[in-house]
Amino acid sequence: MVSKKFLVGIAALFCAASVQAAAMPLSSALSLDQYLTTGQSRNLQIDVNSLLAGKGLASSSISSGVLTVSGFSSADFDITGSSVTNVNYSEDRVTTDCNKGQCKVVNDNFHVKQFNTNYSDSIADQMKVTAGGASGTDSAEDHNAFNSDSGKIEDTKKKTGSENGGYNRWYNQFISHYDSLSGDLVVQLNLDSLALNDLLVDGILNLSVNSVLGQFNVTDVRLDFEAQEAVPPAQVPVPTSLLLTGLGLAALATTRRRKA
Ligand SMILES: [Ca+2]
Ligand SMILES: [Ca+2]
Repeated sequence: MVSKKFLVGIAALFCAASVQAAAMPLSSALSLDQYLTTGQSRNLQIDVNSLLAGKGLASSSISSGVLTVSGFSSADFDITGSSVTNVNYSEDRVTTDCNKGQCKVVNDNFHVKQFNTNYSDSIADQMKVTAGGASGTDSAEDHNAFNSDSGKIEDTKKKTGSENGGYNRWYNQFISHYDSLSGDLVVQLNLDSLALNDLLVDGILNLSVNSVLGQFNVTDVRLDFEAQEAVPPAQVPVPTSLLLTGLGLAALATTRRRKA
């Protein structure tokens, strides 16, 4: 008979490793559309409890986290100037009825009234994010400039009684100049001990987003974090020689006991 002690000893060799922890990366995100202007702030929360429950983990297993808040600043224009300019010019035009190769060139006069308007947003909108005792800011500093041009013919009259004398044309042209500081805003924060503790206690992280300057929409809040997952004892293979030695000793013991 192989003694019970030997079998227990050999079995113990299979389960030699102690319980270990492994970091599991997790991510939770919120999509929103919160509009903020200078001086306004919003308190927001990220709740990771259901995510953790799905993994069989508790909030106390969270070991670190990075918070990312994204926003977008659309241009907010003010009219900063306008002017009206009259521009007159004339253009030769080939008439379409070219009889027997004798094309006629007529001269048209243009009377253009240009309405110029300048639209400007010179504010680099600034978003501030606070979680625990840490905060970070970002500014919308993309410089965007473009013009738009549209027009409308107000009147057209023959200069003389005949079309061959050309036309007078009156034209209103609307020219807008746009210039802005706007664009994406992103603040990333490593959770400090205060923020981490807030999250560990109840699985809910509190944060606030504030407009230091200008207007923007807060669009996304994301929390990337790591939770420590308990790993069951590893199956440690017993070296064959050790196993054989064990079985050999067991056989020897049985033989001796029989002889005794
Ligand atoms: Ca702006
Ligand atoms: Ca909390």
